[in-house]
Amino acid sequence: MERLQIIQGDITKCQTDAIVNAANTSLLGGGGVDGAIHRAAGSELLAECRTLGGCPTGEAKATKAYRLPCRYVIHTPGPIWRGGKAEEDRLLACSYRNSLAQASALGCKTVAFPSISTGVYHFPLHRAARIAIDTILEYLQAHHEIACVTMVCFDSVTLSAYQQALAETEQKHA
Ligand code: AR6
Repeated sequence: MERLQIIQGDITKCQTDAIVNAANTSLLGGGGVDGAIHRAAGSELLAECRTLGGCPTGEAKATKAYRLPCRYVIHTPGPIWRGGKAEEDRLLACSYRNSLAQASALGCKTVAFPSISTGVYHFPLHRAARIAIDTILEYLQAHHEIACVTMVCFDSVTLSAYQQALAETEQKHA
């Protein structure tokens, strides 16, 4: 489906209406993509995040984007992988769905996602990619206000996993 793009790149460079941040429940910054987003946005982003009072796993909260080229940053803490029996799958799907719901509510037409939870949170990559792709496609089918979602994969291994997940889903529905 052309409304879902998968690319390799740096999400801090995306000029989409919103970018999603793979945050932690404090929303006060960290390493990985979270660190990169805060560095590129400048210290005002952290100041706004401090007013939000954190965010539960699987939910999402939006801020302005400050020096980033997008309009909004939607922060969602994905689940930490604990072996698969701690509702990780459901919580990861919630992160994608609730981030898209925030984007819709803000009037965003284009949204970019990083690969939530597959870095220091250690969610198995292929499993995460299937959940992300299925959840995004389901949302796009039901919500035509979002024109395009871009999955921004930082490295080629992540890119291949998301491309494979999309191909598998397309085969299933062919
Ligand atoms: N653009 C796109 N993707 C990126 C970028 C970037 N600039 N930088 C890294 N990635 P991670 P998590 C990829 O660890 O697993 C933070 O400390 C990265 O290669 O950033 O959800 C938070 O504060 C990987 O594929 O997020 C939390 O404490 C993906 O983004 C914790 O990490 C996610 O890796 C969240 O862990």
